[in-house]
Amino acid sequence: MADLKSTFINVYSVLKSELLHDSACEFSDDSRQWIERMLDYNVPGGKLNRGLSVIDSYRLLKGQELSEEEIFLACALGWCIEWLQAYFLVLDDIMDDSHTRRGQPCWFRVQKVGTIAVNDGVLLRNHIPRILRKHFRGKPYYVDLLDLFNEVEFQTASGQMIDLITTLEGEKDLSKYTLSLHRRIVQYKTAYYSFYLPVGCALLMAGENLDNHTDVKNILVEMGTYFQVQDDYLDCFGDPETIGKIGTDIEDFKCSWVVVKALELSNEKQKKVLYENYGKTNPENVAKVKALYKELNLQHVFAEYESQSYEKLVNSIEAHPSQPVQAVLKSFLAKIYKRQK
Ligand code: DMA
Ligand code: MG
Ligand code: MG
Ligand code: MG
Repeated sequence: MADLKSTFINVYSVLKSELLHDSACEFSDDSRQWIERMLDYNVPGGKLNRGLSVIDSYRLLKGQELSEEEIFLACALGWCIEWLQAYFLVLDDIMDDSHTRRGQPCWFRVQKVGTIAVNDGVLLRNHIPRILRKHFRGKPYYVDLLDLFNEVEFQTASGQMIDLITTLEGEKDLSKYTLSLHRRIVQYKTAYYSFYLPVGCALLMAGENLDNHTDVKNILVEMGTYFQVQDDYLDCFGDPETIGKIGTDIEDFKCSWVVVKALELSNEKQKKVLYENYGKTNPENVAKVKALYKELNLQHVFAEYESQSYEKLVNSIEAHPSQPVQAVLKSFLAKIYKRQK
C-alpha cells in the first residue's frame, strides 16, 4: 500500500511536468512557476482515496497483477479524478466562504491569489482532457472516458447549484430542508464524482461497458450519500485539526444532514431556536445551534445512521453476483467506514 502510494505520487510529477511543458502554450518562467505552485498547493494534499481507488479497483477487476504500463495508466486516471476534485474544491471554498482546506488556508485566501483562484479552477478542469488525450487517445475506451468525465462533472456542478441556491439570501427557509432535498443535493454534488467515477474509470480500463453496470452505480451512489452525511457530521462535530478544515455549514445555512435531522427531532420550542439562529455568522448564534444539536443527541443519531448504512451497504454488496465487483465495493467501503477525516 505504501508502495502503491509512492508510485502514485511519482506519476503526479510526470503529469505535472507534461502540463508545464504543454506545447499548445508557450509558458514564460513566471507562468510556469504559478501553475506549479497552484498544482502543488491544490492537487496532491488530500487523502487521495479517490485516485488510489482506481488502481485498487482495476487490479481487483482484472484478478491479476498489473503490468507497469497498466499501473501508470490507472494512476493517470486516478490523478484526473484528483484534478477534478481540486477544481471543485478551489471553487467550492470561494462559494462556501471557507477558511481552511487540508490544513492550510483555502487557495483563494492565499496572498496575491484572491479571485485568480477562479481561473485556476478553470485551468485545473482543463488539464483533465489534456492528460486524457496524451495518455488515452489510442485506447478503445477513450471516447467513453471523456463522456464519463463530462457527465460526472455536469452532475457535480448541478448538485453544487442546488446546494447553493437553497441558501440564497431572502429565500432562507428551513421548512424546505428535508431528507429528500438533502439526498438530491449530496447524490449529485458528491456521490457521482467521489464514488462512481473511480470505479467507472476502472471498469472502462477493464474493457467493460458502463451500461451493463447500473447496479454497481446504484450501490456507489448509496455509498457516496453515506460519505457526504459523514462530511456534514464532521463539519460540525469533527476536529478541525484532523479534518483539515473549519466547518461553515451552520453559518452558510447549508442543507446539511445534521440540520435536517435536528428539524425532524425538534419540538416547537427547539425549532424556534433553529429558525432564529441557523445561517448567521455571529459565533453566538452558531453556539446556540451547536448546543441544540447536543441537546438533541445528534451524535448518537449519527452513530445509529452510520451502523445502519453500513449494514445496508454490506447487504447490497453481498447480493451482487460478481466476486471481483464485490471486492471492489467492499474495499471502497472499508476506506470510509467510521472515518474521522
Ligand atoms: C462538497 O460539498 C462538494 C463538492 C463538489 C466540493 P462541501 O462544501 O460540503 O465540501 P467541504 O465540506 O469539503 O467544503
Ligand atoms: Mg464547502
Ligand atoms: Mg459546498
Ligand atoms: Mg462539507
